[in-house]
Amino acid sequence: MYSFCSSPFLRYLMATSYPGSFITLEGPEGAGKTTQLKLLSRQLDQIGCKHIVTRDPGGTSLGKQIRRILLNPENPVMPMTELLLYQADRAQHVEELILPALKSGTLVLCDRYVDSTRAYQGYARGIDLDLINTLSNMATGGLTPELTILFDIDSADGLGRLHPGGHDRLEREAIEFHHKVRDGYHELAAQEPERWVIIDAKKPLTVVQEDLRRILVERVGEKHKLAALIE
Ligand code: T5A
Repeated sequence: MYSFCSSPFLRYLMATSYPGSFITLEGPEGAGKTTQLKLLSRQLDQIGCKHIVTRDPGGTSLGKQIRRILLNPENPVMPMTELLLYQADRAQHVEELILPALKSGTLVLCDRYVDSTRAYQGYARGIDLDLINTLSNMATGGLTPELTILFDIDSADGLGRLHPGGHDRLEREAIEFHHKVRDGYHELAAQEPERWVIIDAKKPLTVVQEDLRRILVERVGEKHKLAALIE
């Protein structure tokens, strides 16, 4: 279960081998992922698409407790502790929720996943990316999304949409940290262009929603009968 496949093609084959589909949303703070997923989920309900919206960290009961520890600004969390807590949350999330959903033919939409760890703990915090990949593969058994949508926004603009000064521990990091996160995402997207699609998240809410729906219809529309999403 814990072997890691380094070939993007083989990872894609593995990702598409389930009856369901695994799609992740990524981006800097305040990019609008949560808002867009709520809108999309309502529409998916209306057209009868079997789906779940979940998030990383905090997609399970145990994960919610880990999320509170991770995001509490009062907690002095060391970088390696931070990395391991995100991976602990993810191990539970994949085993308890994501894999069973994929096996039952569900469209799984996940707000953040392994690429957040690469961007935040890797590119921004400076932890070795090979180590992150090894730990991520231990936590997920190598489960890779078949599509990752980057909600791209200038870090200052994204943070500007949130509460001044930021709510949680990560949002309160210096702006340089957040610039590294965004640059990291761009590097990740460039490394695997077949997996990543970039949305300009600065656009108005309705336009971003249209972009999101169009991408889903293009990539998994046939499998999940999503054509009505853009009619
Ligand atoms: N993290 C996470 C790691 O460091 N490592 C990891 O491995 C993982 C998985 C998670 C934190 O943990 C870090 C990343 C994060 O710092 P979170 O609360 O889940 O914490 O963080 P976010 O996913 O960043 O949640 P945010 O709420 O900050 O961002 P969203 O969900 O992208 O943005 P959203 O939808 O809440 O929108 C923010 C505001 O913008 C408005 C919304 O109404 C809202 O007020 N908005 C728009 N305004 C104008 N135009 C648009 N197009 C808009 N879209 C939304």
